Parts: sequence; C-alpha cells; structure tokens
Amino acid sequence: MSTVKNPILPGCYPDPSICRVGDDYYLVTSTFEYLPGLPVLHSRDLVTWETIGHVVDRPGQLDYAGIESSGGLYAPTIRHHDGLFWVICTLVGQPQGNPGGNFLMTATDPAGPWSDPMWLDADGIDPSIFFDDDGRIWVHGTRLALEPEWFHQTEVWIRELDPETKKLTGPEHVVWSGAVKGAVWAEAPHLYKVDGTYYLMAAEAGTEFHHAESIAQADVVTGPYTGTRGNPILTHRHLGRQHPVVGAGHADLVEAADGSWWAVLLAMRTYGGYHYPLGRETFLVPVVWEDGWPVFAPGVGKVPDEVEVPFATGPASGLVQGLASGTVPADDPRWTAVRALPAQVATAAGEGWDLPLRPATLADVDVPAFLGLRLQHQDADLVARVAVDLADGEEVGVAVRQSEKDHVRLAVTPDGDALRARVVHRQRGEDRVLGEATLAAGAPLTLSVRARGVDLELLVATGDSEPVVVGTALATDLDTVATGGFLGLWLGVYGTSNGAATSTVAHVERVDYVPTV
Ligand code: 6LW
Repeated sequence: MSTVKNPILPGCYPDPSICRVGDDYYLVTSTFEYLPGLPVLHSRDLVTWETIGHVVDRPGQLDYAGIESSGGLYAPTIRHHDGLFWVICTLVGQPQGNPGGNFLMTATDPAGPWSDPMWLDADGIDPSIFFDDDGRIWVHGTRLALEPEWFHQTEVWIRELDPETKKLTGPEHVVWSGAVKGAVWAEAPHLYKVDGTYYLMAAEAGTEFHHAESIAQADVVTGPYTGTRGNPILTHRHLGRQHPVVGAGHADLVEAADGSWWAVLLAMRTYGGYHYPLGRETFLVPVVWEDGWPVFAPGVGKVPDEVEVPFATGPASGLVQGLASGTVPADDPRWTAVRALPAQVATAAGEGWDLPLRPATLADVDVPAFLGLRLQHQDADLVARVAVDLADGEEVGVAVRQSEKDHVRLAVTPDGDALRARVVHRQRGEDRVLGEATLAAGAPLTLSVRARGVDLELLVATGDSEPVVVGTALATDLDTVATGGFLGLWLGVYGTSNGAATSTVAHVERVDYVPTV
C-alpha cells in the first residue's frame, strides 16, 4: 500500500486520459502549442509516473504554423486494443487550408514512434474511441450542437470507424448534451462497457468553476443513453471558490488488474485569491460501483488530498510528479518549445543548449527561440546561466509565459559598452516596463525567475556578482482567470533579434529548476 498526493501530475497537465495493459498504465494530456506534443506517461502503480515519450515528437508530423496560444493539441484519448495503442485527438486553430481537426495516431510501443495522423471527417473536439467486444470500433466526440436550443450547447456524437480504412462510416448518432437541460459545454465523452452495459461519461458546464462530470447508460452502444439520478457524479462547484481545489471534471476511468476502479481527471489548485497559475493539473480519484453506477471518492465526495493505492509498493517518485530538483539536462523530457520541437530551435551542448537567436519574439504567433518548462510549484526558482555576445537590437532573457499576448520577460539588451536589463510585462498585447537595471558586459549572465506564491521576481547577475531583482510581476495577472485560454504558466529562456537577420547564438550553459517546498 502506498499513498500518493494529489495532484499526481502538478503543473499544466490537463485533460488526462488513461488506459491499462496488464500491470502497466499509460496516460496522456493536452499540450496546446507546445512541442513535443502529448506526453505519454507510464506507471505500474498509479503512484509513480514517468514520461516515456511523446505522441508528437518529430518534425512534419503535425503543422503548428499560425496556431495561436491555447490552440493546438486539445484533449487526447489513449486506448490499447489488439496489440496496438491508439491516440485520438484534435489539432485546433490551424489557418484555413492547413490540415487540422480530429485525427488518429497509432503505435505498437507507447514510447513511440507514433504514426503520422490519420485525419477524420468530423468537426469538434475531445474525440474518444471505444473498442466493443464484437470487434466494432466507435469514435465519439463533442461539437457545437447543429441545431442548438441554448447558448453554448454542445452535443456528443458517436460514429463507427472502419478498421481497414480508418475512416468514419455509417450514420452519426447524437446521444448526449449534458445531464442538465441547458448545460453548456457537454464535452470530454468516453464510452465504457461494464457488465454488459454501455456507459457514456462526459464533462459539462465548462472547464472552470462549474465543471462537472456526469454519466449515462444504454443497452446499445448508439443509445439511447439515460443519465443517473445521481448526476453529476463529481463536481467541486458546491464547495465554493474558497475551496483550494476547483473545477474538477474531464475524467477518464480505468480498471486496475485487481478489479479496483480509478479515475484521472483535471482540477485546479487556487492561490493568491481565485487564481490558478499552475493551470489545470491531473488528479487521481478512487471509484467504486454501486447499483450499476460509479461513485467517485466514496465516503469523501470530492477529490481527496491523498489517495491510498493498495497495490502500490514503493513511495511516489519520478520526474513529472515534480519531485525533481536541479539542473534540467537537454535530454530531459520536460523541455518544450513553442510550435516547434526543442531540437528544432536549439542544439544540446554540455549540460545545456546552444540557442540561436531568432527574428521572432515571444509576442509573435511564430517559432521563437524559447525553451521552457512547466511551472509545477507555487514556490520554485528557474535559474539560467547564459553566455552571449549580443548585437544591437538583440536580447536574451528568461520569461514567464502564458501566451504571446500575456507574458513577463526579463530582457537583457546591449546598451553602449554595458548591458541593460528590463522586466517587461506584455499584457493583452501591450508592453509595460516593470523595472530596469544596468549591468557590466563581458561575463556570463545568470537570469532567474523566483516564484514565491503569486509573486514572480526576475533577477539578473553577471559573472560572480550577487543577483539583483530587476522587477516583480504577479502570477495572478498571467493565469487563465486573468487572461483566458487553457494553459498554466511556463518558465523558460529565450533569445530574439527582434525581427532582424542574425547569427548570434546564446550559449545556455545550464538551466536549473528548483522547487523550494
Ligand atoms: C478541452 C475541453 C475543454 O478539449 O477545454 O472547455 C479544452 N473544455 O474539454 C482544452 O483543454
């Protein structure tokens, strides 16, 4: 027996989906405009999780050009059937004419390589896939209702998939629009068959405060589906905005080898008022079946702070659980870049990276020279040591990123024989300077973000000098409660020539991520 603390995956790991093969569990989450896309996490006990690969991990697999922040890869589903892993997902927000929408990818090894996308002729988001025991395959998803009766009405559709052509076939069945009449955003549907009955589980009310999970059953996969009187089977909305965990929903179920049931789902931890800078995180909840329906967190009725897993033997450990501290080497799976793979914007060098500056800035819907990590803790330091010889108009720095429209950067630029450091808050597309300092040029820079709750201090040092705070920003100006969108905050190192051609390379000698609690 081991106990795991919730969230099992801290930081921006939203929309979890899980499957089991023997004693092995595999879990995927959304990654939006970040690459590599869709981390595949593995566990043998639901307690310790490790990233073993990514579904989208090579150039050309998907085209991110022109995709704005909080577009990109939404809610994936992972399933295993007949020796093959299947992921079904949506690439959202691609400019007209580019391939996008719902797709399937398959792999024999969940660590990869995954196939190229097989595009599906279906609108909407949150696709899922169900393998019936008669060999038929059913794809389901959600989209805005074709004939809406109310604002933001979405509907869940089901269609058969031809296993040979991997195309949708036969009639479409619209089966669900939420347990409550008038529910907005019925989404994240998943089908299961338990003891001969089909279950359709789906979120509703939107992925924020009112988020809820409901379930319905049918004798035939295509419905009609009837919800339980106990719906919603999980929500935190009745706990109020003071409750430290809000927005629980978007769940997926898995049966363990010992016959016990579990759900993974997303929720947000608030701090600094009603804000959640870490974004939507993955939580684990025990489930039991009573009278033919699942009961989430029996006896507790909400997402527990800790979960006991009877078949787990060791204590929770692992990188992604946020327990790693110190230098993040270039081959660490936590590294991400924006609209490109880390290896497309930088080259591994020693403990760090060589990062060629790019004309694109963090404010452009483009590929900036940016290497980032999820902020996974309320209190954490990101420290980057960078050696660079900047030309006029060029800058290097560290940033706290929500999107191209909303981020805070500590930018170091040449200033005559010296350097100038500025902390700039880009808020809804406008820049505001929060602080400035002058530095001596010639020595490597140590650039840091010090997150202490919602306070984000940005510091710089040259050579062996003591770091000085150049400016302080607030995480509550950057989280999605303030900005909209779907993401938690990222910390990273960047360099830009601000539109000019350049051959300057920033030598990012080392980056440390150090949680302080
Ligand atoms: C996800 C959907 C949602 O696909 O947010 O509003 C989307 N709800 O379930 C992105 O995480």
